[in-house]
Amino acid sequence: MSESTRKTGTGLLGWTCVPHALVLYLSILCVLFNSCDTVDRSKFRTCEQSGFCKRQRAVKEGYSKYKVDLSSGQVSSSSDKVTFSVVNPDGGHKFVLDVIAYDGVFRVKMNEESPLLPRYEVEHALLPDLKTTPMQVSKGSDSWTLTIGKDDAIAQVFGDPLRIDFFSQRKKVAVFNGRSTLKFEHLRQKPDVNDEPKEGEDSENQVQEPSMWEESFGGNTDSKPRGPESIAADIDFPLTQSLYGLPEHADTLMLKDTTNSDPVRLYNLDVFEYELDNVMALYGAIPYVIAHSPESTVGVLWLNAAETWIDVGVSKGGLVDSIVNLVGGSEENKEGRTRWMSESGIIDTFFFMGPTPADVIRQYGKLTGTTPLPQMWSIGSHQCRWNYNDEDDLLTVDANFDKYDIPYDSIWLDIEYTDGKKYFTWDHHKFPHPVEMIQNISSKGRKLVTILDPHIKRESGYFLHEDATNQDLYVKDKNGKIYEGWCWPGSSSYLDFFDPKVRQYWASLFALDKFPSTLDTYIWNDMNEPSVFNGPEVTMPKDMMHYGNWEHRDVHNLYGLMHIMSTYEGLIQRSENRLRPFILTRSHYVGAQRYAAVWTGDNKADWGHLRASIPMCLSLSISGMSHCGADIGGFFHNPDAELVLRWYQTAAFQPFMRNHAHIETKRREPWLFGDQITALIRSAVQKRYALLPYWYTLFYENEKTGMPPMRPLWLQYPNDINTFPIQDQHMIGDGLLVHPVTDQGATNVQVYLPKGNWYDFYSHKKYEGGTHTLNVGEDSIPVFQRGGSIIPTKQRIRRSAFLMRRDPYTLYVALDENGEASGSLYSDDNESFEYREGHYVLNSIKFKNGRLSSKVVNPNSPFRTPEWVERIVIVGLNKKPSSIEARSKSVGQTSLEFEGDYPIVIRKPGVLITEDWEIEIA
Ligand code: NBV
Repeated sequence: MSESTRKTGTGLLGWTCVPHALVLYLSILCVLFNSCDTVDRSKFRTCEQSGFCKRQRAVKEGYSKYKVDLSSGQVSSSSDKVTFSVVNPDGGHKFVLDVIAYDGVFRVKMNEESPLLPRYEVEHALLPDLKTTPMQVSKGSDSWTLTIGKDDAIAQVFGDPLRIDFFSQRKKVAVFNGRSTLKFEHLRQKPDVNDEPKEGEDSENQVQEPSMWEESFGGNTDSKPRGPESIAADIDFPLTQSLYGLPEHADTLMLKDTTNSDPVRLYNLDVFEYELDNVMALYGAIPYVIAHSPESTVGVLWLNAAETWIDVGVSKGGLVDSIVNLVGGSEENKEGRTRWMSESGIIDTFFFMGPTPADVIRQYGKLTGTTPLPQMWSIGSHQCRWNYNDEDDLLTVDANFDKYDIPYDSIWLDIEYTDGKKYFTWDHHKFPHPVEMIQNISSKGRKLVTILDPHIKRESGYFLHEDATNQDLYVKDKNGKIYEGWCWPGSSSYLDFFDPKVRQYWASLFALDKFPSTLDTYIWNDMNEPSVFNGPEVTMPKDMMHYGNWEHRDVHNLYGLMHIMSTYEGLIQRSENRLRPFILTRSHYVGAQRYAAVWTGDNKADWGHLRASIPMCLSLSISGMSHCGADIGGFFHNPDAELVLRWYQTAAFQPFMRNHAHIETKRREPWLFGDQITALIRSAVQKRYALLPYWYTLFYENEKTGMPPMRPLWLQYPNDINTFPIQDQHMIGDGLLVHPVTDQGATNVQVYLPKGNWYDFYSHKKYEGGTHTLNVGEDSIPVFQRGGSIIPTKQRIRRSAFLMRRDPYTLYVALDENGEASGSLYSDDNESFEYREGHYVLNSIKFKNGRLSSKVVNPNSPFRTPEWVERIVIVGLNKKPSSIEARSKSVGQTSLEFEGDYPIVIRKPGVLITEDWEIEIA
């Protein structure tokens, strides 16, 4: 199916019958006008074209006069919540304001006191049963002061006008409504055209804009039965203009000023051929900002699932000025500003008070959940294509990985494996023996991943469509009829995953007797924004209706989350809660990290997109979505050999690593670019596999603390302002720094190393902190180990991660200025949930006073493994050892062989990872 077909398939001609001549004509047009490579902007709204955004953006500072009636303040019995009544003197409409406390977090909620209709409050994004915390409350005449802990975090609520100042360690870090731009459009009766404004009515109610009760865009009309109901507020950060977050956008890691552009848009959309360096909406929406300064770090979550736009003000002197000011300690031009505008729902805002970036990450993780430890195979290398044509094709590709000696862990099937795009079915001509085919690849420890989209083909006789119709499982239109849209299968309807019975139904389909597959089959959920080819902005109309009588408008950004929640449940039920699910999702929202990995969608085979994969995944990582990657080679178009190679080298050091391509591209399996490139790709992939123990340990820590494996430098070096804008290099954990080569024809790269000792991870050459220009060849992947870290690796590279699971370790020890280092090593059965019952081993490894020692952190674990340490490589020792001795239960006291001056390589220490051990270097 061609892209041009897809574009025209939304028209009257229908899907499969678009004449080839038309396709050709469109292709020629796009070449002539040089517009094939750009997004069709006319399909997507600007703020100006969105009624509520336009109204809200017109609000001037000092606009609102909302008053908190401090005398109404009620403190809950456990002091975890304070409730005030708020009035808008302009018309007298009343609101309720709650301030709620969690550990290190304030939540500010504002809703109408008695709305005409209920207003939507986001469900499923936060963890259930959150534990609140008591606050100390001190009541003043013009403000109330709410304190968490020993004045660690303070919220000062001012009455007139409504404003809340947030202090962390006594520094003012955030201000809610400091500019008085809060605007809460209360629900109202639809006025008669002839109505005169009523006396005492607020001025807002007297404004009658055509877009308030009906709005058209691109040939679609939104009936807006509830009328205007948008909300907006400003949240500013007095200490910093270094703001991050708000994924998903193909833009810089550090947020840019939007004064002269559209605001940043969060509205989950399938944007065809998305462009770089802009804030247009993409597949996912995480309304979360981290404001970071050397003094303090604070996070803000705007929990709203409707279309949201965010204005960012960081240009009062620009980034350079703000850095100069930081260095000079000047107070000027430091403040970063944001203003959040959502189409419906309530104001529900969380302030993660830090004070360090790691604290903010932990606080966010405690409320929204963290990424559960993935199965080991899923952090290996993946091979995908739209499409592997048939069983033979798939098995040949699988066999070629062995022939060319390139490790990989899963092969993927895109939509063409199904019978006519009917999910949970197989095309029996192309894939007549799915179970045997899967068993064939899983015999080598590999997995199959199949795609399952949320649109359902409306074909009578298709069991899923029949069930969905008979059991009332579909999204409805505003008249209560089943909604019909256009997607891959042609006429389609969309399961309403907001309904628990739909989630349960979908989950039941994964049973092996329903979907012919095996437990080694995992799932890719695509098109779940949801993508609707003939819908407004390629998605579902906002006035469609979901379970609970909510409009699609209210819940749009949650649709993908509900889809993956159901799939997750299906995979859990399928293995009776034994195996950790693996799902890759395109759409996401706050909390999606609890269920799925994510990729950056349909990127392009060009260098800009390769470079963009770093800030995009960094931004997702700090916002919870830590298992992130981008299509290797770029989804659209054909990469040349150099680009494919550099992409492999880059992706080998990102959390999720998958080669994927559009159906119309040339085949791009790693052995198709000549022997030399094949060898270089092999080497990059082998480097990935060597580091799997390190990635796995980091993912374990990620589940515990929220700290993502892929990190911006500032997360590790919060006081080093040079790191703040960096987005062409990143950390893996706190031990490795990577600066992949992402420029065509590059012969050198400039690497910034924060203060301290660094060692080239492969040549062991030592570097001091500072900026270094490094020469690079085609095999170069600049990776540096931090002096002070210990990195666990496995150096016997096999065909899949599974086959390496009991192999021995090589530890890389890099000493800091004090001759010390530390690190961890985690291992378990690589696939099950048993680790949650203590079936794992965690080693804490330290080097100090010439002694390397490892302690099992959980010595009573029932987990058994033969894994042992076969080699230790040490850099940074100040003298050559004269003797080295190991001590442990299994090896007793034994002297060890070692070689080399630099690095020192200790051979076969033989100690087990399930025991405590020491190695004395004299
Ligand atoms: O299922 C086909 C593709 C898939 O290969 C890609 O990775 C997704 O992002 N899918 C989108 C549908 C449309 C692609 C133009």
